Amino acid sequence: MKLYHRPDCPFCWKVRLFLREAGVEVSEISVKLGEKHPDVVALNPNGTVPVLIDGDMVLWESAVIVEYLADKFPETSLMTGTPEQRAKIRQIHSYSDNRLGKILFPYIKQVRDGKADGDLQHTIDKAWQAELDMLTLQLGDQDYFGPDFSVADCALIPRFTLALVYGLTLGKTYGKLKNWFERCKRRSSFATVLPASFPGIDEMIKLEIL
Ligand SMILES: N[C@@H](CCC(=O)N[C@@H](CS)C(=O)NCC(=O)O)C(=O)O
Repeated sequence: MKLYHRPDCPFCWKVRLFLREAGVEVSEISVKLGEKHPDVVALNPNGTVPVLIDGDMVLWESAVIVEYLADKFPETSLMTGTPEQRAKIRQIHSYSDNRLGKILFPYIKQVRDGKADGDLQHTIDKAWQAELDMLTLQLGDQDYFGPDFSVADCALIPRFTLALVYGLTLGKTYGKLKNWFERCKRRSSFATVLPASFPGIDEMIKLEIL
């Protein structure tokens, strides 16, 4: 299998997490921020990463890729459980890609471009806290967002890492989420797929957070 990806892209990072957790080897072709890789443009009508190639099959859209991998490697525990538990995993996955990501992206882009200001910081702090309240309820007293470590966690880890690296915090109020994130960080998959650098971020800031 071959994966076209960008190290700091949360969609690609989610797929890499899944692959590490499932113990699946892939050959990785890394694309830089802003780069239009000719293979990606040729393979994916959307021109986005990740793109997975498995034999004759070309897959784009990270959620489709992850569902395919979960079907292909059913022995992993990343998409298991009752129909209700699996639906919850999919729901958090979709929420992470479609809501949390859209809330965080404009902020991350502005920090990345050196354009963040006080107004933006105030707006994002409030929005981030509302999402943390919701996620605290979703997590409840579980260790992970599914019956075990799952696709839902794979989707949320990059979002949380990016939020923290780019200046948001978990404060004192979000102990359950903090513990969840620490638990995820202790898994060997976390460090092995962590991007080596984050555009616009000083290495020292990153190290303090992670
Ligand atoms: N819905 C897509 C989103 C993928 C996506 O937006 N990837 C971004 C990087 S985070 C990308 O490739 N952007 C390059 C471009 O749009 O040209 C997925 O889940 O795979």
